[in-house]
Amino acid sequence: MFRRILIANRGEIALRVMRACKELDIETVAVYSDADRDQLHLRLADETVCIGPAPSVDSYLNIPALIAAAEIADVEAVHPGYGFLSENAHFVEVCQSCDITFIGPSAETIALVGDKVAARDLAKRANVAGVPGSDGPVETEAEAAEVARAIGYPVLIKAAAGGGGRGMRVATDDESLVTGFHSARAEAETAFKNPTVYIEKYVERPRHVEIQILADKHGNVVHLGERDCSLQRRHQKLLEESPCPVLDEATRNAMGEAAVRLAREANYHSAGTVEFILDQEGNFYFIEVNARIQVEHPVTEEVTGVDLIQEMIRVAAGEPLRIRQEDIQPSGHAIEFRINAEDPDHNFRPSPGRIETLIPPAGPGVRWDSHAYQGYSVPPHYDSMVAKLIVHRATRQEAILAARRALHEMTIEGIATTAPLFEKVLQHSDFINGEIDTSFVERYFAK
Ligand code: MV4
Repeated sequence: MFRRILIANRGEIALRVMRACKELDIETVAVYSDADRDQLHLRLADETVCIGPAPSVDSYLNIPALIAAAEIADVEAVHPGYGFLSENAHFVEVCQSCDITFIGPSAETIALVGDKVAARDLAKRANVAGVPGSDGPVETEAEAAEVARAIGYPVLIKAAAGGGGRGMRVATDDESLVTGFHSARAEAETAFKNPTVYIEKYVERPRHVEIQILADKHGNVVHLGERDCSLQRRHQKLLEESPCPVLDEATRNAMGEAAVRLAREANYHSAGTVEFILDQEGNFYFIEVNARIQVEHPVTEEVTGVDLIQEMIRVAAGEPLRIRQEDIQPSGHAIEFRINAEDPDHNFRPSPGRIETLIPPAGPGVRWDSHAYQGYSVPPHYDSMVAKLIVHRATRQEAILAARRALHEMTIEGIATTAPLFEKVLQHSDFINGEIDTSFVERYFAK
């Protein structure tokens, strides 16, 4: 096992990784930008290193600064958390060349699944259904028209280097196909320096269901069930739950097995997520792989009892997986709420600033993953998440009651947060009945 790890992140995930390291008796090195001198996890670290000024490009994305910190602090491994350098194949290669273990998948796997056209092909080889669409990239207007004719409108034009919803265009006829094709390419070129696009049948009002996987470096792969992440706004997830309220056992098993086949085909090791969309008829289609630990991992931890961060660290150190598929027996229902410093009454505008009062919720079935404390100032430079509230109860109905109770107990003063939105969501009959899709928030709570 590692003696010492550098945590290349900030906020709640840096604290979460720190907690896993402490329980594994691993020393920690925390890094911080000039804007983050008051981060909670710094107080718990064995060593702290400033890696640069506030802007992410100068600090948390600054590979030379991170590598210098890792060398000076003499760590054996780096945990990237999520975001920042977590899916940067080049960073993984640099770590490798410096003899530092990157706690995540290999550079090759990250590069492979980061190319969505290659990932579609990978799914096909693994006998996992993708959304009907183009065979590889679409290079010309004529080729786009040919694919659209074959699958029928509406279609979705997607960037090969995209993900998370950037560079996508819906086309409903030949005319919008031509304009969409060119604008998607232009946006992809600007955003990713890669204009390559591909086309899929557009699945209307899908649910977003993803499978958590865990794989070691010896060929063992397990899945830990699904998370339903349909409740989102503009591709930002707001609430995630497990199990998915509408999935039957046969579909759940088929999805889990598909994710494992795909992970094997990708030579995947570490924790990862295989994303699917579920159409109104209950058919599921692969859309992408997230080659990192995700924000919503605690939902899976609560229902499976597996500490995903600890397992990630163990498999990175070369240990074989300690759990087999039959050991994973999910129990109860978990829901996560992302408490962001955003004002839901004013189009979710950012609300950084000082937290004057903070009373976190607690009690039975309540987990609070947060780096926030009373007097902490949310800096304007990074993402706006200040806490994750996770409830875990025997049934979905009881989890909803616990969540209402916990949100009622919680007090955050000084900044606006997404908490009032969740109080409304938890009273909405569609949510209570589990009838949500990716347009729920825009439909009912657009301001
Ligand atoms: C889709 C889709 C409908 N049809 N693909 C959005 C981000 C990226 N991960 C894939 N996304 C979608 N792909 C086809 N063929 C709808 C979405 C989508 C979506 C997916 C997951 C979660 C939220 C979403 C919100 C809008 C659209």
